[in-house]
Amino acid sequence: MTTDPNASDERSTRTDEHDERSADATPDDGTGTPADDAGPADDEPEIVDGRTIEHLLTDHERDIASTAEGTDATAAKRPTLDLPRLELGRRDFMKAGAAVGAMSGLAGCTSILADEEGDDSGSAAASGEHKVAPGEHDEYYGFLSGGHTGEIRVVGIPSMRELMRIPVFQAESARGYGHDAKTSQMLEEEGDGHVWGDTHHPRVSQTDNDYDGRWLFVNDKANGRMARVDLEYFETDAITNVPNCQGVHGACMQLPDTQLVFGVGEFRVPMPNDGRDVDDPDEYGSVLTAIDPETMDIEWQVEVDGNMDNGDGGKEGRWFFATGYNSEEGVTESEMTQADRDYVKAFDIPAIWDAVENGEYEEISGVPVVDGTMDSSLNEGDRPIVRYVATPKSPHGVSVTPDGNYAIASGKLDPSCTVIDIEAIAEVDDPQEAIVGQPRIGMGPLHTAYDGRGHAYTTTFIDSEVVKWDYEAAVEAEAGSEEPVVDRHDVHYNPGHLIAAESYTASPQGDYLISLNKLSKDRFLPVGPIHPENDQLFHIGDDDAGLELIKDKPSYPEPHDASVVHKDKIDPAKTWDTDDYEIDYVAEGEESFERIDDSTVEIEMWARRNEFSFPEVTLQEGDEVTLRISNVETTSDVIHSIAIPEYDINLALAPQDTREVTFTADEPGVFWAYCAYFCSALHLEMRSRILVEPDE
Ligand code: CUK
Ligand code: CUA
Repeated sequence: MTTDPNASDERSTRTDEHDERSADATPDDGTGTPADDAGPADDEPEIVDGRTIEHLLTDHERDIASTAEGTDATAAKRPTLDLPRLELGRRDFMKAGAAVGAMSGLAGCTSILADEEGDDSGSAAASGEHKVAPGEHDEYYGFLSGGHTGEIRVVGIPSMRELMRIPVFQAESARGYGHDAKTSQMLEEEGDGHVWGDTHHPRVSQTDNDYDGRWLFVNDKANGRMARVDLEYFETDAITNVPNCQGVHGACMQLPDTQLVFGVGEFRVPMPNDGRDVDDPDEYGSVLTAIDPETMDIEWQVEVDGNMDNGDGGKEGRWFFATGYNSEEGVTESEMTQADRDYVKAFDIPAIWDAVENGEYEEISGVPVVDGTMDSSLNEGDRPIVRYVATPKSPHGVSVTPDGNYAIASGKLDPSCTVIDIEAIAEVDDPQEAIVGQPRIGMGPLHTAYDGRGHAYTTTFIDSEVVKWDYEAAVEAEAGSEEPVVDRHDVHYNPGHLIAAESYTASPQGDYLISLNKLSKDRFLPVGPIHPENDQLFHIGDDDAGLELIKDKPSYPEPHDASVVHKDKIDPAKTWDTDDYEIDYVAEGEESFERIDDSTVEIEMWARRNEFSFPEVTLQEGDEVTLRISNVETTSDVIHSIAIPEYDINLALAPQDTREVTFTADEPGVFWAYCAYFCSALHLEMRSRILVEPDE
């Protein structure tokens, strides 16, 4: 902990510097950006104190991390609020970054700053108003991505109780996912043999811009896939492997009716990535992928310049927005961060469909790829398929306001958010003219959510805050103004996404918000060097009371985004409907053991409390065995499984479910199959003896 007695002097010095710089900033950044955006001069040094700005950024994050102690620590950064309005541009970013770094030296001085904002732990909110008593149900389902666990977590809100996990890109034994024929085949065929994934953006399907409770879609950033989760059974039912890209990062939909699911390509790679152009980065490309939600087939891709990152769909079905970084198309960090501007790309979906239907595409890896790069002929004329809106460098999150009027991109390496007028996109000659607001939010703005009352809530990764602001006020205000900010609250610590209840629909509920914080540091009992993350729940329903912190929830690494859906919009099944799967149910009395030939056996069996239909099964060494098994229970929540450890099998069986698996009985011996779900008083006795007789 360091206390710098000169810190406040430093602050006033820096403030003066900002005043000077704002006055003489040269409005020429070489990207055709309007002068009132006041980018820095071309000759502006890219190195400060011998370091690139990204290194400075890293240092500040570390400073904040190492000095933060207790709940008030990040309040130490609040003096940056007192800085005068900053013009937007790299130079200002660097200076502002330096200010934050210096301020972090104050982090130990909680006595100076702690009173600025009360401790929430004694508030009415924390003392029970938002409690969900034992036996009571939550108001909302929260679907959180699991990051590089490859799964989805289902959390009740406001209790923050974890209700279920849905494996998506990884085999998982408790749910038998990746153990039965159907799910293991899906993982193998659509996974190129990969055994993990990296889920970031879970989005629930919508009809008429509201959740319809049918599906949840989620990306795989690791291996370039999109998955669909059936929200009747809370189970992954389809995965699509996306060619011509490495990672699928942003995942979102064409609205209002989920006509398409979009995967936003991130890492640039040769297309196809088959060994050509390996060391020729100019030939690498990045694609937006459109997927049919019903069939999960890929309809088309659009190649663009630069990397993409996150995405969101307009409410009216025409526009889709993706942020991006690396407009430089570099392959190293320093190459990727040279330019002062990157782009929000606005995809004109009907215009892309026209191009596809007119045959204006190249087929690559079996997919029609439309050229949406800046120089493409499809971007000439009065209906370009992709409009490139230059924003301050490396915008990260983008989300469309509930009224459908604006797409708001969060600056990441710039302290502003950029408000883009969606209607104007189609009308203006220069896409820059569609930028109608650029409020100063704080350091490291990453993602923005909405309450349906005209407020945007943006996370600031470096400042560790959730910042509440009025987006219409931001349209009225000058670029760089802090005036639209109406409230801010510390989070603990370094938030990525945040999500408000039903924020992605046209009518957010406006009561709860979760900040998904990447670091938890000192908030929980220590559990070794890998810390949990911290998902913090806020009540945002009372604009007078401001942001009320209700609870901290430790979170296994690592949720990125979430969708929060009212409980009335999800209708989960209690038991399986046998019409909802393709294989045949095995009723009591229909069990069979059939030897097809010398080395092929088919077993159809059932499970119920406390037995399998066969107390024993005799096989010959080398038999290829196909086993189909139904749980014949009709009572909800009576779950069985059939675990055959020798063959690495554990099929979970919900009531009325049927699963199938094929294995080779390649070792002679006695192997007990057992039920792994504790189902009854005689659960331990629920077993079947598998005798594998040695080959003579
Ligand atoms: S990303 Cu992780 S914090 Cu993949 Cu939406 Cu921004
Ligand atoms: Cu069935 Cu335990």
